[in-house]
Amino acid sequence: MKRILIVGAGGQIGSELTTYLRGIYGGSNVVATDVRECKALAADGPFEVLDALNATAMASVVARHHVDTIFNLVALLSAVGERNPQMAWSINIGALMNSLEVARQHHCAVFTPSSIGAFGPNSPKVKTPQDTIMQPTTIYGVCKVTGELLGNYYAHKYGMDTRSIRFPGIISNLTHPGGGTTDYAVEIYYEAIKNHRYTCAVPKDVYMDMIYMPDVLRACVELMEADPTKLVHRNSFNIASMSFTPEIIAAEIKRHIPDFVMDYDIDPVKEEIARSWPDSLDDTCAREEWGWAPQWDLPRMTEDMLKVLTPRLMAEHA
Ligand code: AKB
Repeated sequence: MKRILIVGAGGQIGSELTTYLRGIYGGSNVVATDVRECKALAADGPFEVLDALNATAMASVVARHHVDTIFNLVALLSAVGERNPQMAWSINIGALMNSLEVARQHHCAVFTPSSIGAFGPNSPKVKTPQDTIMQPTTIYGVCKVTGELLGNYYAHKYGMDTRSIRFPGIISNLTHPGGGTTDYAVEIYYEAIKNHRYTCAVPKDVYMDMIYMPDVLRACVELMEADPTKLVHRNSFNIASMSFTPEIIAAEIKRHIPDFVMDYDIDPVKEEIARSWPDSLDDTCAREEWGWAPQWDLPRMTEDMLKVLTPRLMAEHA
């Protein structure tokens, strides 16, 4: 049975991954931590306030709870990172370095997410391969590439078990992203239900890979449970499940909400970032090395998002 520490558990992935992992490994075996108090995460397992930039405090949590696996989920996302690149670097890399160092000293495995943002305008745009040019033009991407290299370095130098996934834009019906370029693909569902209208900050023709949260949660566990002898790669795996433009997701929503209208107010920062990222990723290596297979596509996800969100948002507005 794993003893897991989640660093940055209050964020988009962490809030749902904590519950998911507790369901698999038992509540007391998954220690959630975040820089802020988070009552929901304390309901079914241990929670501690932890500043991921404080390595001593992190080491103390790891020792006290006999942790053997660290999920480092701390990150400022792409759009917000461009507003303060220095802060993005110090938080994203600071938290990762502390997780790797504490893991080295306490013999833990480490999972940390990378992103489609690790690629840049010089990478092949369609079906971007697993191993290819990575020259991101955002600080977020620079941090992700650095993180991938650090993960591989710690595996090579110290024999550590480090693993990672390059996540597409994540869509969830529970948690909001906050500060990403792909956030529009979450916001659109909320606004379509509440107002039948959405103003999109990303141009209508830009393709980006996206993924539904249930596939994200399953991917994290499947990779961390994968037979290490089968892993040719470690940091980080391309995964893919759907790729669409704002125009395509709007059309899909319109099938359910016929009077839904989308207009555009383009954010130049988001446009530049979105255009620099791949249209779609090639996830052959993840499929071959640890059996990755997505279960959600755009039509099924849209049906599910609307089914779950509509009664909740209606009740909130009643
Ligand atoms: C972002 O838009 O910054 C993130 C990502 C794709 O990594 N959702």
